[in-house]
Amino acid sequence: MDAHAPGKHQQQQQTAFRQSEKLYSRRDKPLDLRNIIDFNDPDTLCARVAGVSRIQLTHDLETPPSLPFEAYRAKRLPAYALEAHPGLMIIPDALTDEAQRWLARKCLCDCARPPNRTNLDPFFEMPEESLFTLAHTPSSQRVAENLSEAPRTIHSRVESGSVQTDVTVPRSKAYTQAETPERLLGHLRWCTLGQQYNWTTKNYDLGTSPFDPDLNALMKSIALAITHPSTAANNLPYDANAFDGRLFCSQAGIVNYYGSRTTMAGHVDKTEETMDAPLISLSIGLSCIYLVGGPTRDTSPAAMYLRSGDILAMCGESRLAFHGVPRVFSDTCPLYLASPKAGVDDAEAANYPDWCHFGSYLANHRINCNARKCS
Ligand SMILES: O=C(O)CCC(=O)C(=O)O
Repeated sequence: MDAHAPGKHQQQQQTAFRQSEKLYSRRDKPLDLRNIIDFNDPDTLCARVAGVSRIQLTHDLETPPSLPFEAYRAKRLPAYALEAHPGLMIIPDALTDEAQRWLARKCLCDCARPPNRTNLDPFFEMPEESLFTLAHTPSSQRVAENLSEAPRTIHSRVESGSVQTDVTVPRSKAYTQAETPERLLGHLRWCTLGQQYNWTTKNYDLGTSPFDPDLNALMKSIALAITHPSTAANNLPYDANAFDGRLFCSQAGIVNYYGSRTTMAGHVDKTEETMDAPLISLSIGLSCIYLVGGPTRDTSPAAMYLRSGDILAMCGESRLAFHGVPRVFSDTCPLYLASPKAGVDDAEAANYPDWCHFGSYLANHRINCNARKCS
């Protein structure tokens, strides 16, 4: 008998959410994809066996005036709700190629730098520039400060390998270890936006960075569009989002960077004082499986694909639902992002001179950018 295999008792004790996480994260067997909701597949959606309902946006997805491109593929895109998970809303493939490129650049170059915090801050003296920018700036073009070191290195404040759950205070200054931006970029997992979240105290008590105004405008335009969608056609017994989007503003957010083997364990985002406003979440790069359950881990979660360009909103009851990402799929990044030539042939080519670097990153990563109203 395999000493590490869970016994029958242990299996029974595993919550429904944990069982799904294990099912979809295992790599020793081919995945059973049959129960995953696929918003690209009309057959799954029409069958209604999965409890998916099409809902109607009653407001347009309007590109914020500050953005010099169309952000949405259309103003009234199909949106979906899950009957068993009231308040969860998905607008698949909503962001234009251009908006996705813009968002990738925003998340990699503008968001992941001070004063926003990253998972690496407790361990490294982080530079002013983002790791992505530094990693892809030819040394001859790096600012004078950086020219003295070749290759540029970033110094660790703690022994590498001693990553603790207490991420707020460096435990020791005894060790220094130099790392290059290129190597550290591979370890970038998240950065926090606006009110800085403290994973140790589970509070927003690490100060506030300005929330990027264009990113806020994009999030707000989504909040406006998803206000009171029409569910009448499906007789859904609830309002999928009763929050008036005019009152939305992004006060905090997280950008998550996933490699193809990164997962995010099930959790609830419940630090915000107000849970009335939707949590708005955008995906770019590789596809993933997203699980959404209920108020405890005992609710069996629904599994769905999230793909590049999808908008997901957790509104109403689902704002307090367990959710997580047990699986990211390699080789699923759309060509308009992954190809080094992406952006070269379209009208906006001039905005993407170095797209090859973004393309190689996105070909192997998923980026999730989410925003919340906290009070
Ligand atoms: O990556 C995702 O889609 C989910 C992210 C998430 O759950 C979080 O940041 O709290």
